[in-house]
Amino acid sequence: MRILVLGGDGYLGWPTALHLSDRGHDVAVLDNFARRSYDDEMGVRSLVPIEPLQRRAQVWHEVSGKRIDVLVGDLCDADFTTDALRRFRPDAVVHYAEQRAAPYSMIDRKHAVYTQYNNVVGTMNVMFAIAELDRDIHLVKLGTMGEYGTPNIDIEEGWLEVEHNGRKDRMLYPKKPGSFYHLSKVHDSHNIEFGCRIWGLRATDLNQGVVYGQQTDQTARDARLATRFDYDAIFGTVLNRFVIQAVLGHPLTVYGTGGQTRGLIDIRDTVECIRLACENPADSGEFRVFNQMTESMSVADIAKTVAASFPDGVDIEYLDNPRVEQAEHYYNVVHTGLVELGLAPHLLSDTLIESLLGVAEAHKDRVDLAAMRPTVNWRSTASPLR
Ligand code: NAD
Ligand code: USQ
Repeated sequence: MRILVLGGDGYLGWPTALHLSDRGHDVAVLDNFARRSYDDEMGVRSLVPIEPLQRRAQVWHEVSGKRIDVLVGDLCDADFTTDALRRFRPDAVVHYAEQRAAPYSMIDRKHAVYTQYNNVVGTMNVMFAIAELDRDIHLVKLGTMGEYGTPNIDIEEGWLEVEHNGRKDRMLYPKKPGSFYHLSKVHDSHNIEFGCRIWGLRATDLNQGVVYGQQTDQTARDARLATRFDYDAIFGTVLNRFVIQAVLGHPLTVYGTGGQTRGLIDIRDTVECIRLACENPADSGEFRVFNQMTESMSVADIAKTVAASFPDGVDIEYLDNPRVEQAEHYYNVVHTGLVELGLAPHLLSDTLIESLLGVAEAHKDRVDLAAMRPTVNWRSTASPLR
């Protein structure tokens, strides 16, 4: 298949492009390097050094003999987006290209508005390009488990059978997201479902949990193929942060009681889920939703699991929660769709932490400890960046 990976310079987009290329697909990546500019804005950098995108593609060609085309531009530029799809003529578009950090979206008005504009407008431009050029192109869109929030009922895969006053309907599952970023994904989901209804688009919305890990079979082949690995309090995600904190001897920063539970997924499963979704497309007019996570764990249990890998012990610090989220709640998620397509999950207990520890140990001299503490407070309309 011809597959265009939007956001192909990012933490997940780059390893996904390699995985798809390795499996024999014709792959192109598109990016505007916004993620690299957030690093400059905040004065942080990936723990693991990363090569420029064009260089990465060149190294992949040297290592595998396969080519990945690189397209540089902004999805918020509608002409560029339409032209990119017209030139590459994809069978599937994998859409990762959004501002993806909840804390970044909660810094202040400017960052909240930027996040929603970038994410919602970029996605609409992709939808219009597909509707104008070829409605058979399968849109594989990254959503997030955080769209649902933490409702006191089971979380289904995107849709809910509702009975009300004796009548029944199948409705989009109700959403209760926890940041302006997570809200942008809800808006995307509604826009895409509408596109499926009015234009007959075929789309898969992948509500992904928190990703952990840094290496895939392909990135491990050459250090210059490495993907980014973030530890700072704005872009670092919880498990990755805890592993790096433990290696540095820094206390693990649990927000609140740590009773909040989240869905998790190994980066190796992320790239495989995308392959499965692309190779088994949604039907024409179908808005298909999968919950892309493999296990649930409370933040306190994630901290204990990481700490257990350190025989000399690791301190766990319970900080006042800078976010507004439920401390204790019900959490039961249906996530069978991708398993039915063939996903064989890696679970956290399957030694991942050991491989992550090696990566963190090798690059710990690059850490700026000042970036570790949370500064963005959900209750404030203007938080400092650092
Ligand atoms: P990332 O920030 O590393 O990658 C996103 C890429 O998109 C970046 O390279 C960025 O430069 C690019 N981009 C952003 N806006 C763009 C635009 N307007 N035009 C062109 N390129 C643009 O993020 P990631 O961690 O790889 O996440 C990828 C996707 O997966 C996001 O949509 C995110 O919401 C979703 N997701 C991530 C996680 C996670 O734990 N990392 C979990 C669930 C869902
Ligand atoms: N947390 C801590 N300590 C930390 C960092 C986080 O206790 O040092 C807690 C947070 O309060 C939250 C949980 O860990 O309860 C997850 O936080 P996170 O920063 O790992 O994840 P989140 O902000 O939800 O965002 C990340 C990605 C985002 C993706 C989302 C998937 O950045 O792109 O959409 O995970 S999900 O959480 O399922 O919505």
